[in-house]
Amino acid sequence: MSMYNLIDTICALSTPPGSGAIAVIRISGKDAFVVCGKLFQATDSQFTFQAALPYSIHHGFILKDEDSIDEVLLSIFRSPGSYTGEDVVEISCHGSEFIQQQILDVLTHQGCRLAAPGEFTLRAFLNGKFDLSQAEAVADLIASSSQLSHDLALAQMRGGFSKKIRELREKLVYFTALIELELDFSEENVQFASRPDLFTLLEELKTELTFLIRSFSLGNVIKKGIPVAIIGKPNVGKSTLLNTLLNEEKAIVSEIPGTTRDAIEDTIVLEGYSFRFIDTAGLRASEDQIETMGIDRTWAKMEQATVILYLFDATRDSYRDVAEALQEFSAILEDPAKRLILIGNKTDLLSELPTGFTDFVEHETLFVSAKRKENIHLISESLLSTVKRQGIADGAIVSNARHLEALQKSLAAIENIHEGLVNDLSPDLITIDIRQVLHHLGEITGEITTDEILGNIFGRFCIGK
Ligand SMILES: Nc1nc2c(ncn2[C@@H]2O[C@H](COP(=O)(O)OP(=O)(O)OP(=O)(O)O)[C@@H](O)[C@H]2O)c(=O)[nH]1
Ligand SMILES: [Mg+2]
Repeated sequence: MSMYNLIDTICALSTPPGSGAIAVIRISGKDAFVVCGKLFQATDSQFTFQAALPYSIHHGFILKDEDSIDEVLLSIFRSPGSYTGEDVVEISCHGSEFIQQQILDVLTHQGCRLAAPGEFTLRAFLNGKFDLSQAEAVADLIASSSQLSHDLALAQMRGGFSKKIRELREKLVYFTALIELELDFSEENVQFASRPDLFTLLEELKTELTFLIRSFSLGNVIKKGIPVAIIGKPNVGKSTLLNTLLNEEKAIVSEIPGTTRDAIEDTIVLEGYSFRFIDTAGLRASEDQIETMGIDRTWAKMEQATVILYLFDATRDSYRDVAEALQEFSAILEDPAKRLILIGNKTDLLSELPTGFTDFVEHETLFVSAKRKENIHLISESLLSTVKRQGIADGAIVSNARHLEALQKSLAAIENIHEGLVNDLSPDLITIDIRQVLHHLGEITGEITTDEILGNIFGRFCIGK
């Protein structure tokens, strides 16, 4: 049986499984009121589902074969003013697993079907409550673990990103119509669609799509945490710093240079922003094969990182040593999106802070003791100031791999249209590429859907959502 029918009335536990103070069971579908009428006995003898006002709450009992299972509160939502767009009843019962199960049993006995994962949200989508990218944002919102990923999901759910896509798609639909008209008059060789205007639109599409595709790296960073690579020579205290930042003995620390061989990562949330710290193998020329592989990884992590913490030993390294070391990866630092913070470690062994480091005008230099956990707040503050500067503009950030793929395919097809126009290709060939673009853009907003895409998206939800 297909999940994509609106015939059945469905029910599920919408609060987390297990016992709690209360639990909420949600029922949605055209028979929601009829089914609930058979098992709900209201305290108010005047109560009927027919007369009940939308958004009203009613006290009463759930019955099973005349016996009361639980004392409940029942909330009523009338189509279309509900989450799914259908008639919805929410039963707030006491949170024991036994009660939850009993109520679901009575509901299925009365003809409800247990909902599949995400089926409530799927119905909301099928009933036009919101588009596909907004539905996906609901899943992200539930899963979001930091302030920034929460903001991003909320912005997407409100439609900032899909609105832009829909506008562009509509303009293109208009052109397709004109070009297809040309096909009907192909004998006369007329052009209804202004070629200069089409070129302009294509340029606009290219710019917008490229912008959205680029935003993916930022969106992804927000979801997974901002990558912060801890780099430096062996034995300067990188692993000690990671452990201190995470407040956990995650990485092995020893006085032997070359202790860390593989990149070690973990995420922490600071003031709602999530950071992914990466401890790396110390940079040096090594004969050891495994250490060399670790060092190669360090370079790769440095490429991927948004922030690089370059750690040095403040008791040993002079300003000149550090400046020389930075030369080695100056190419990586040219990326304007990357930020470098210099950190002098082991200040506990010094009677006073070294001078001379103020010469790094473009890079901040902080002094800490990773082992004694001194001045670590300077690092957190500096990281927070970096992200707060970025912010999220208007929600036009792509954070979903499915959207990225559709955007990339659209962009490739646009390049084809462009080339076709330049080479004066016949309209019927050009429309094939235009249709491709319309198809891929439509996949994002849900104007074009296949069962496979829907199954993929809604399968990510938990049951009851
Ligand atoms: N006194 C002092 N010692 C420190 C400090 N931080 C690290 N150490 C010591 O320095 C040595 C090396 O520390 P690690 O954290 O293993 O250094 P690393 O940079 O990860 O070294 P590799 O993994 O070999 O590249 C250990 O003996 C640490 O205890 C510090 O702030 N003060
Ligand atoms: Mg280490």
